[in-house]
Amino acid sequence: MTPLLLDQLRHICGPANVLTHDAPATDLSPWEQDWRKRVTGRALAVVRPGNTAEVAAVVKACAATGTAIVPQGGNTGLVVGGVPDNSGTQILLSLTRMNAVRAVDPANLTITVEAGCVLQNLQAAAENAGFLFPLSLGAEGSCTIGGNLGTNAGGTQVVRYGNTRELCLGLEVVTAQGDIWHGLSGLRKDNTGYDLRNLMIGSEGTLGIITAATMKLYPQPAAQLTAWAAVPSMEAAVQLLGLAHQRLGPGLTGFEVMGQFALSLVDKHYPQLRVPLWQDTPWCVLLENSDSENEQHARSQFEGLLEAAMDSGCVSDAVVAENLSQAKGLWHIRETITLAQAQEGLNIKHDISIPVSRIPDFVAETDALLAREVPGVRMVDFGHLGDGNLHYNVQAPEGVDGKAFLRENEDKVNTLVFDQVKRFDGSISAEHGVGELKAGKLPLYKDPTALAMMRAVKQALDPQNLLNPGRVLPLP
Ligand code: FAD
Ligand code: 2HG
Ligand code: ZN
Repeated sequence: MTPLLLDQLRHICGPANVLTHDAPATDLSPWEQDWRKRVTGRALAVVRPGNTAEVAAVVKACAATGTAIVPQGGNTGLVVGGVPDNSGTQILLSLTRMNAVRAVDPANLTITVEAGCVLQNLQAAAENAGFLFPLSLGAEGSCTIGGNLGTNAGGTQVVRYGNTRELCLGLEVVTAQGDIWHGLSGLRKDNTGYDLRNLMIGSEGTLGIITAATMKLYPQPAAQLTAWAAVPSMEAAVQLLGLAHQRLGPGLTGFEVMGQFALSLVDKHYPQLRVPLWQDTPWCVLLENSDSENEQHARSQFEGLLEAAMDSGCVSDAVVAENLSQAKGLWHIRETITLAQAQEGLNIKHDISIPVSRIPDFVAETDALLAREVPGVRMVDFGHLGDGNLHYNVQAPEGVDGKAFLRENEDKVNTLVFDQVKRFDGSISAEHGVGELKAGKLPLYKDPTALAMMRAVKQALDPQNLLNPGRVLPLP
């Protein structure tokens, strides 16, 4: 059966686009190992279709043989969702050859791209057409729009533009049966029944394979300013967020918080980046003001905000970037925290959301709990405070090996943190998804009726459980 399937796949996609372990000098690890190097799977083959018809034919061939398929874009996911298991029986379906920009519709303010289009290339195509595509995240140089949709990625502009879901108007999807759903309408209004687009978004490759998407475009701001502020406490950071909403309104396009230890890791591993103001304050905030008038207007608004914040004591010091290159430098420091953590060693990631108003209490209580239960841990705490989304990551005590620390403590620490998240009415995955890493935890923290509906949807759309089995919903 297997050689026959591989022959069929070679016939569909071309022999060069079906990679297997038995070919000499073939290294499949870029597709088989996850970004954090937490797991390495083994695929039956890495299959790289070049168009939607090929994807549909691949799925039909796999469905006929009961072969599981794991869709993959840029493989930057952080929850072990886009790599094969180690059975050697799954097809890793890489969408990266399907990377074309199909159309820009300036009057409709939309762009239609294939799933494997790298986010940075999508941003550039929008810019070349005179528009803004606002989705922005540290992995944008390698993640793809298909993966962003698959995980409903968030990033640093959500406070103004929403998650990937809010940016999407239409999808083209190959179903688990190998049929093609042509849903690239680009309509802003369509109440003709169940919202299949939103069902697919965030389904992490378990309900269908996204092959193309129609995404929203926005006008470019006339001016954009970035500030870096030292704040004396998490309460002060939340107070500053309130002030920023009040004074900047829709101009507030970014609001990130960064704890001192997180910034110390950037300083330690990337000293050339020159992190400002971090040594004398527990928290720093990065804010962005996008203005539709002009730079002078943006600057006076921003300075007014920072003056008011200093008067009220919620900011102790601040710098405003003088120009675009300084602003980019500040954002680069923020985006480097993930890499700096990886340099320090493996840690226990928690990508959580809590109502913004309750974050200060959550952090104070949970920090104290962890310090009591797992003495010496170091908190890498940062994230998208404007969205109530913290990356509340737990690093091994100084000098302790990350892998050994995870082996002994991961489950205990997850339970401590997720129980706290539940107590604070939060979510155990704000933006990275569930993948395999959190699939086992979902039944413990998700509303049981919601979980039952999710199982029913999966059963209806993928009754053979061929699409990314064991991800999002644990295997039975
Ligand atoms: P992959 O990793 O390849 O896949 C992710 C999931 O989507 C898998 O379950 C996969 O099966 C599924 N999938 C992929 N393509 C398709 C498709 N065409 N159809 C159906 N399913 C598909 N995430 C955030 O939300 N916000 C951040 O700020 C952020 N920052 C990051 C910074 C760094 C340095 C890194 C490494 C990751 C970051 N991430 C962030 C996590 C990650 O979710 C995003 O990078 C991105 O959304 C994943 O895209 P990808 O193309 O790499 O997807
Ligand atoms: C970010 O916001 C990403 O930089 C990664 O979501 C978070 O490293 C992390 O935990
Ligand atoms: Zn994030």
